Parts: sequence; structure tokens; C-alpha cells
Amino acid sequence: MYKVYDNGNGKYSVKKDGSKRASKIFDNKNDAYDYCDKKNKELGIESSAKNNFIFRKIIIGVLSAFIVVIVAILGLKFGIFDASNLSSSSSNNTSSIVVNEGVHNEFQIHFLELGNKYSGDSIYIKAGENDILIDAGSLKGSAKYIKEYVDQYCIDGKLEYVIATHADIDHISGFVGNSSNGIRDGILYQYEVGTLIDFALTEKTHEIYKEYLEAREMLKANGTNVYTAAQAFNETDGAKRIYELGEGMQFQILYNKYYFELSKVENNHSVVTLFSYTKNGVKNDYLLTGDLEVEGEEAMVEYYKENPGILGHVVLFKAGHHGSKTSSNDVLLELITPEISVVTCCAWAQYTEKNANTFPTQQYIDRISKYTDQVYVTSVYDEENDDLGSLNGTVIISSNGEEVSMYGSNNTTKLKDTEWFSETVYVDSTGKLVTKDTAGAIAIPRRTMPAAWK
Ligand SMILES: [Ca+2]
Ligand SMILES: [Fe+2]
Repeated sequence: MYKVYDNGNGKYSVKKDGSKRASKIFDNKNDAYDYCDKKNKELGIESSAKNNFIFRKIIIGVLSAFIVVIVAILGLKFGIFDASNLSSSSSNNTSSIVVNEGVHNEFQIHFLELGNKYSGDSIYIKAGENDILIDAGSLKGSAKYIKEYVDQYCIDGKLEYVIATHADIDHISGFVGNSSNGIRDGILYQYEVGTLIDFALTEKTHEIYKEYLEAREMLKANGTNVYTAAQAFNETDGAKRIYELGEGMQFQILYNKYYFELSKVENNHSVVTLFSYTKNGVKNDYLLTGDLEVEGEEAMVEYYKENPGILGHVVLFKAGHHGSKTSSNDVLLELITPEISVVTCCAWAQYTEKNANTFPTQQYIDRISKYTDQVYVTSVYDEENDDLGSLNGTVIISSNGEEVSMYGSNNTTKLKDTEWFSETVYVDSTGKLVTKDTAGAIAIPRRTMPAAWK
């Protein structure tokens, strides 16, 4: 496949995958697009070169890198930074989307670090004038991290949409927050909420779930539109399946069998959302499946194969269930062929001692590697301090409708290039993590490089 590259000097190259030399160099971006489309057509590939986002060469020295960082910080602070104004670095890339560093203003998905060492989700989305929050972290104390972060962007005190994917505590704790003198600091108490869409079913009975239900009732009483994903999908009781966000942006609640029947696995009740940004006739999709697992993924894929034209190729796929081995299965990946995948987790042995099964799991890595090497992970466990550490940190995937950018508050290193991926760990004969001094300990790299990433 041919792609268009921004040489950073006002010239644009068209290059074939794997080729070091440009087939042709242009002074004009559109001419490069046209030539690229023509060459791809000769190869039998029908695609718009405009959709193959532009790759910027490393042309920044130490000083300009410093300036980029400062501008990025200021830009993020004031939400005015458009990556297209900056040169930026990148590295070899195998997918058709090329990721620049930086943040576009129009459409942003932020995968938040939550200030603690537990895996959990909180995803803030800025789409035009809309502030959207999907889930609110793993601890009640996450609320204050989320609020501080969101307040950098949300200046009207209103979250137009809030989505609670499922009732597990690592997704809803920050919604309720802590209570002090009868005042709650949870997200649902701190913002005006336009519309809340949440899971239709759960078998959870824990205290935080009960507190969530109280908050839900409070919102209803205060005029928030409160719907389950089942109501949204079926468009009953005033709920909608598709919500327009203005300027070619929308999100829709996708089908999930487990809005309508109980699953043995709580994660399968997750609300699934598809965000779309269409500009100049080119539509880019972003898929968020919460913690949906294999049964849910299979049923969803079956549904969208029977109802084609809705779910297909996506720019971004949030790794299901924090990169667990039971999510992000081949059946789904084959349909969505993701170009970027973000894992929201704190990489360590939180739920298992088996090295390969710690988040993000070897199986997730092996499966996603067939589609992209642009895999980014928010956090890692800092063993020394028994605390949160960063891999990419808070990850922002953003777009102006033409280009997609990735920004990591810590760095923009792909998972495969991180120290974490290749560092030596020690396991016993069953693959369980052990200390170096344990009898029979075997030294292995933490993750095995899949063939596609070599
Ligand atoms: Ca708002
Ligand atoms: Fe989770």
C-alpha cells in the first residue's frame, strides 16, 4: 500500500510500504493524495489517501523538542493546540493510519490515569461542544483525579453525556465518590449531567452499586435523562440509539445481547459505544466496549454481520477488559481491523500471578499484533514505591477529521518498544511470577514479541 508522508519541509512524499525511497515527491498535499490513490488503485486497493494520515519525519532537535513539550503543555491546558501546526516525531508504522504526537482540538478521547495502582476505566471525550465521561475509575478517591482532569476541558460544569458501562467497582466508584459531612464528591454529584446511559442488567449487590443507584435516582430527580443501554438501543422511553454531537460527530449505543439477558460474567453487561467523526465524506470510527468478553463480542459480531454497514473498520479500539485474555478476540478484531488500540490498565499482577495473564495479557498482545503495533498502555505498577507508575500515562487520541494524533502524558512509546515489555521476569514451571532467588526460577522476558511485531 502507498501512503502520503509529510517531509516537514513543505514537500510530500508518496511511498510504498517497506520502501525507503519515495515513489514521487510533491509540493502540494492534494497532488500527493491523488497520486497515492492512483498507485493504490493499480494495486487493487480502494482507499482515500486522505484517510491515511500523514507521517511527519523526525526533524526536531533537542531545543525544538523542548519547545514542543512546552507548547503541548500550554495547548493542553487551554485546549487550543492543533497538532497540524507542529512538527513531531514518529517511528515505523505498519498500519494505514499514522500517528503524530500532539492533540487536535475538535475531537479527543482521553484515557485517564486514575492516581492509583488499580486497573480501572475513566474515559473523557471532548466532541465539539460536548463533554462526555465513560466510567469513573476504580476507587471512590478516583473522583477527585477525574474532576481535576476534566475541569481543564469542561468549563461549563456540565457533562452532556455520562455512560456507566457496568456495575463493577473499577468502573463506577468515582461516580459516587466519598462523603464528608453529607456532601459527596462523586462525579455524578459534582457536575450537571445531561444524559446518563448505563448498563441494563447486573447481578452486583455491593455497597458502591447501591450508592450508584442512589446517585442515579438523584440525577433523575434533578432532570437528567436517565436511560439504560437497552432503552437506548431500542429507542424506548425517549432514549435514542444515536446521539448527534454536531459537526459530523455522533456516538451510538451498539448492540449487546447482554443488555437483554443475564450473563454469568458481569463484564458482558457492558455498554458498548461507537463514536464517529465524518469530515469531507470520510468517516472515522472509535470503538469502546468496556469490559465486554468473548460471549458478548461473538454475539455483537454476529449481529453486525447480519446488519452490515454499521460496525466495520475502526481507527481506535479500546482493548476490551483492560487487555485481558478473555476479551479482544479474533472474531471481533477481524471485523474491526483496528489501527490503534489503547489499554486502560495498571500493568501488574493485580488479578493473577501468572505472568502471561497479567494485564495487558500475552494473548491480547498476540491477537492485536496481527492488526497493528500501535498499542498504548496507560499505567504500570511501580514496585519500588508500591504505587502507580506510567507507561504512556494518560493517553489522548484526537482528530481533526483528517489526521489522527496520539499524545501520552508520559511518552508515546509503543508497547512493544517499552522496557516493561522486554524486561526480565522470573517464573516457576507453571508460569507463575516468582522472585529471582526462588529455587527453579526461570528467567524470561515479560512478554514474547509476536511475529508481526518483529
Ligand atoms: Ca459541557
Ligand atoms: Fe474493569
